[in-house]
Amino acid sequence: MLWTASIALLLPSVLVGVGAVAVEVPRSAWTSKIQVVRNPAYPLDVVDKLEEATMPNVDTYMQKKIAAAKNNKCTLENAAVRREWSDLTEAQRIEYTTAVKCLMKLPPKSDRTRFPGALSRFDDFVAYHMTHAMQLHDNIHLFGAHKYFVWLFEEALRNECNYTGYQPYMNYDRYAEDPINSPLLNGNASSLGGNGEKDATYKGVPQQGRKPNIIATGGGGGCVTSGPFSDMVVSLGPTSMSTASRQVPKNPRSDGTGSNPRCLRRDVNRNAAMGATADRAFSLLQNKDIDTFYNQLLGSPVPKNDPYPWGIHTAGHYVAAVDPGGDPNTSPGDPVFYFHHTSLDRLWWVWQMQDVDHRLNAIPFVNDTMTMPMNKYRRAMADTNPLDTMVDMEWLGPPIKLRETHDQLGGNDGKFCYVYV
Ligand SMILES: [Cu+2]
Repeated sequence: MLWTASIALLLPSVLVGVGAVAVEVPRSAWTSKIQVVRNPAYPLDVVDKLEEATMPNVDTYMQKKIAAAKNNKCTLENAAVRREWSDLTEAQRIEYTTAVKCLMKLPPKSDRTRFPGALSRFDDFVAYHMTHAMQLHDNIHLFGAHKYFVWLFEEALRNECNYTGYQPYMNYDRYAEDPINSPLLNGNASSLGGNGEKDATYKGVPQQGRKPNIIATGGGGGCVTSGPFSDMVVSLGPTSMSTASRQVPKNPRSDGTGSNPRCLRRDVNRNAAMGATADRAFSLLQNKDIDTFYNQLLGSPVPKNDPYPWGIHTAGHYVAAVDPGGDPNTSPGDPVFYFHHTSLDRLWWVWQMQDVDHRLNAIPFVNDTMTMPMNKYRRAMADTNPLDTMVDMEWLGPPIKLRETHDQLGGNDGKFCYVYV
């Protein structure tokens, strides 16, 4: 058996974790094409193993595309690699947060009359998200539009703030048992910042129809005082959908688009994170059709006898969210948002790649948890292939067809070209 040499490029000492020693990963056809780096503090979980077991499918898929000249110059060898936060070195983590802070200093491109509260390029993404719920969140667009949204954010970091890496994801399972002491949220210089101060008025996130019916507070809720985002100025929001405490000042505009400078508030929350453990993600990935995959992701049917029955989408959102993270409209205003949605993008991709022929372009129509009449929508679109609908990102990027967002290895004229490790 051969072994990757690339691992040796990483100094073991810069990986944080118990007994950190560089691990060598068995090489197969695909691992000779992609640089695999793992933090030995975190043994592969069931989802990581499933992802690895799926990689030969990815390789085959790409070989077929290359043979048909349909890969748009994207190959596994030149694909970007999105990695888990703890698999990055501390220097790489700091490079990431430094780039995000840079984006928070650049002037916005969104309309200043429409969004006086958007103070920076970082806020441009919040402004889009808070006003394009339908584009981003209806059944057919949820996965694809968020994929494009996160990709555009990654591009902004790279092109406007000289970031040389790619958007990291969070493997919830690594941190679920003890998020407050995790490399993601422990408040160190190489983390995404820490918990908020205790806010006695913050009780948690109500969960109607579930048992328990609240994601009880983890003990924070107030301003974040440690780590790279302790001096961050949040401006857009809150909107009426905010789950934050009454401590958050009201926005001068009823739709939340006005300028409302305030601190970043968080509640680093084990009760939320435990709803996104690897066994739950693995179970999600066993769904054979996109509708049940989608519904389970959103927590439907409601898991029985589960102390954390939120569904992975909700669980991941509230790992640290209060304000703006706990407001479905302005949630990208907390940098943790991008880690969560990148993680969902990874799960979607692993699911797709298990049966590429049937799953690559599968679109969910049945939605148990929202009331959007998608079946009616489907009938109305009988003549239009939903994959031909446009995903228009306005001031964030050019409109593209939904179909393009379904293929991260060659879609969007090859501009999408990335894998997860
Ligand atoms: Cu969203």
